[in-house]
Amino acid sequence: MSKIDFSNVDFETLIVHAGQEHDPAYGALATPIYQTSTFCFDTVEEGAAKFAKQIPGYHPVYSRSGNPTTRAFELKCAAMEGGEDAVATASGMGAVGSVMLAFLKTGDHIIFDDSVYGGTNFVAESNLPPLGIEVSRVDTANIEALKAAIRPNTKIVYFETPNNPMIKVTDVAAVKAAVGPDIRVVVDATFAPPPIQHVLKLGADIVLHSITKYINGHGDALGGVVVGSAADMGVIRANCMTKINGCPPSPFNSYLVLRGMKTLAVRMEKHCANAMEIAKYLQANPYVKTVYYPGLESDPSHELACKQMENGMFGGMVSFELNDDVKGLSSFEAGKKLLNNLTIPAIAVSLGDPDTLIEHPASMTHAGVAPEARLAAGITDGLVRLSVGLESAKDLIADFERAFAAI
Ligand code: LCS
Repeated sequence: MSKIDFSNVDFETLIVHAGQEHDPAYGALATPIYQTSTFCFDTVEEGAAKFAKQIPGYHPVYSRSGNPTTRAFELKCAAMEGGEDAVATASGMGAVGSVMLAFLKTGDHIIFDDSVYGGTNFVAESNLPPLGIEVSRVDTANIEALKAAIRPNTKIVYFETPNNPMIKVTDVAAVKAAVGPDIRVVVDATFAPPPIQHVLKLGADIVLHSITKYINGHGDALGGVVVGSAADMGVIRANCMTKINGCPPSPFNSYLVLRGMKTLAVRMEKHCANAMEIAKYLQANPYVKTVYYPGLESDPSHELACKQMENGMFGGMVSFELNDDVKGLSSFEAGKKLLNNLTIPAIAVSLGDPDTLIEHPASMTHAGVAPEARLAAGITDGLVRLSVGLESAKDLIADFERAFAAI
């Protein structure tokens, strides 16, 4: 058992140590990769007792239902969020789907924010309705609109904060106050993991992440996690993640995530500082019409973000739109040239990597969203999304200067 009192340490200490015990076999400091599908029993009686959970302690029987490397990853995530327990999944979509299947049945109603990641949008628009699940879309930042959308059969309110790709902040505490105790507030906090915000403490019932992004942080593994009460996590694990979804991460990916999480605090500080510099640079750029970044005083989310996001950190994601006429080009055409001219940012979807990534939501991450719905949520054809990496902000800004000049 760790000797550290985690209730009494700063986030930097917690994220390095929580969830990881020295390995019981040899005392290894780093959690070993238990690359095994199954676990052996000395006797039938021992196997039966482990299946029946009659032996105290953690006793995995088969890696779909539990693996020590993945368990360490789950416990670190639970500690990171201040939740009772966590369930790890093979991807962020595995986390989204497991929550849906755990808590929705035919005849239920779910409210989704009007702008979520394209894959989650597909779940809302195409996966759930054929199951007889009613879906409404509202701007969850508009609490009055949210209240008006609640029905007697509403079971979940689901949103991302900040959201993909508009970087809009939704007031978690206000949403929970508006929906009451019987409707689960599920928050996808992928765009701003701890230490930037702790949404369970703000009133969310469940928080989930695409671990693929900042939490693993190295662009080399897919993963997801759901964190919340022990009771809710029990339902997700027993009924969905290990059954109809069957989507645990591989032990090797769990090891990569554990390794990545050790540096989460320092990485997020640098992502946020770089993003703030670049957002300010873009805001002052004559070719840029609008910058979406909650750290900017001009951003409509700024006041709420200062309250809800911690330590003056606003995340590493910045979206922006070019002017309608850039050197005689439309914002869309100019945007394409800008992306092609850049040398440091990679043109790629995903986010949260050490490498700066830049993409065009209308043709990439949100291409599957109906054009009217895209526009209603602010995702114009000229919108560009930037995941600011860990390079030098000075070098990135110089690269943007060159790329704008060459349009
Ligand atoms: N939630 C959010 C907010 C996301 O941005 C993504 C993926 C997911 C869930 C799903 O996670 P995954 O299954 O990919 O681990 N977002 C992506 C994006 O913006 N570009 O590529 C993937």
